[in-house]
Amino acid sequence: MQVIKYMFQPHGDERGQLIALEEFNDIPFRIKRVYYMYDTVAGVVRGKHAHKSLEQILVCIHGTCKIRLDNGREKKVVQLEKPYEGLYVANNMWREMYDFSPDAVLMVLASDVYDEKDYIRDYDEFLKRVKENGDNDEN
Ligand code: T46
Repeated sequence: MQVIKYMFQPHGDERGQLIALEEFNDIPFRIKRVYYMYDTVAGVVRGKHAHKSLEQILVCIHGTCKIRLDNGREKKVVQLEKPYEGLYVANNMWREMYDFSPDAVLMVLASDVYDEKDYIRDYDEFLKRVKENGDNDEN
């Protein structure tokens, strides 16, 4: 499984750092939604679903957290710990976010608006779907 982690370019100067994210330049899709999570309770595992078509980039803009990616055949864990790192999460990818530091702010750039119908929340259904879609090494 290919893990795509973007390293965004900080525009630093003597005042500090600034990161700008532009659709199609820094982010490989049109950004239709931004959301973020914070004050995540210790020990909590968020996510536990896949998306049928949504693509996202996850950026832990403060603190740290871990993301488990699972394409139905392979699992990989990625730690996000820098505000200039962005993890690409494709569609048909099971994701779990956990081990949030108390100060963690996880921001997500999404390719579409919120749509509950795009979620696959049942793991067996997810496995069936990726099996039916065949081997796809891009995910
Ligand atoms: C994902 C991971 C990385 C909205 O009303 N609008 C939104 O855009 C979102 C994302 C959520 N919500 C509501 C729906 C729930 O009542 O906020 C509540 C918490 O959402 P959810 O339980 O889906 O959050 P996570 O952290 O499990 O998953 C989220 C995204 O939903 C999901 O697409 O990939 O972050």
